[in-house]
Amino acid sequence: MQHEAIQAIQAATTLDELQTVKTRYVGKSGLVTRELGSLGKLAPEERKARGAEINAVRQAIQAALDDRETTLKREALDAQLASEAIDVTLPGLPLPAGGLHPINRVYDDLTGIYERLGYTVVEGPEVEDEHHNFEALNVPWYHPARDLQDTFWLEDGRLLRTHTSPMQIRYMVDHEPDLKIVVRGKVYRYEATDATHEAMFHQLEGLVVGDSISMADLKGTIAEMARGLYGAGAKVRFQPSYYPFVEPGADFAVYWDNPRGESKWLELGGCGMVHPSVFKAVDDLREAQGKERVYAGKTGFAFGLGPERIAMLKYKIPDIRYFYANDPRVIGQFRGEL
Ligand code: FA5
Repeated sequence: MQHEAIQAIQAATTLDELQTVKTRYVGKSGLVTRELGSLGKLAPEERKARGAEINAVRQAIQAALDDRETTLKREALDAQLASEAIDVTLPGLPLPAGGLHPINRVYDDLTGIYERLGYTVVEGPEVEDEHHNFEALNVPWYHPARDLQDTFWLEDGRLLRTHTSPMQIRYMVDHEPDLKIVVRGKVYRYEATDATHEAMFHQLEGLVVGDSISMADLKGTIAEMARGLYGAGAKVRFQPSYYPFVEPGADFAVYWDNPRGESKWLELGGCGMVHPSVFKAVDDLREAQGKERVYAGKTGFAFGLGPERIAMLKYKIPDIRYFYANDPRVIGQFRGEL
């Protein structure tokens, strides 16, 4: 029986099979257990010898069971470890990667150019009051220029800024000249949208104030920006225009030249020399805050442009509305390449 049991133990390949063998021999009603139970029927002198014999068999079987159990448990653990092992040499799964929105790429190009020229980059509130958005910029309530920029009015009389020019006022109230800033941010206009007009778009505003700043400085700065964007051969064009907060005022365009022969003038924005009324409005606000009047007699220039125009050309996006429709097919094209 011992020999047969040990063979069965060796043949068991799982812990379940081993348990069956164990039950068969040393379980409550197993063969060995039954043998031990039948000792009582023997004569006392036989009982001792037979008892020792069966006990030896039982111990041998138990030892074989324990041995086999240890082996099978180790094998099961090895198998589990092997199946759960991570192969660090396999190529990883690609992670979904984001990318910069084309407008942010253009902003980064532009602010990079101005930072190299020593400008400070600032941002400001999108919810404005009438005074900063219009009045202080020389646009009183009765002025027809208010109609040039249709406005989203908020319930409390405030408004969504129609341009970034109110930051000229805010920055000058808080800082003394000389100064060189560019402002980046969103602006809003209550107007019908088409391929080149959105109700929400962006502007980059520039402001330089000091002593004897001239129109030549303004033109040189715009030309420098054009070269930064389109290379050494870039040309700029200025045409007289009207903005209440500058005098004289101009619109400017950049000649956009590329090897595929798609050259053309790109109307970028407005500019001019800061109007003395703007400096006066800033000094009035400063005085009201207990600050010194420091802008009388200063000179400066300002400009404002729409980065969407640059991005549409650069990335060949035919309709401005694609930028903000959140269509992943549009934005997905800019993934990864930074
Ligand atoms: C202004 O907003 C002036 N604040 C610019 C300025 C600043 C002039 C400082 C002088 C001195 P304008 O309304 O023309 O100007 O807008 C400037 C630029 O914003 C435009 O040339 C155009 O590039 C862009 N823009 C205007 N309206 C829209 C629109 N609805 N959608 C997309 N871009 C627009």
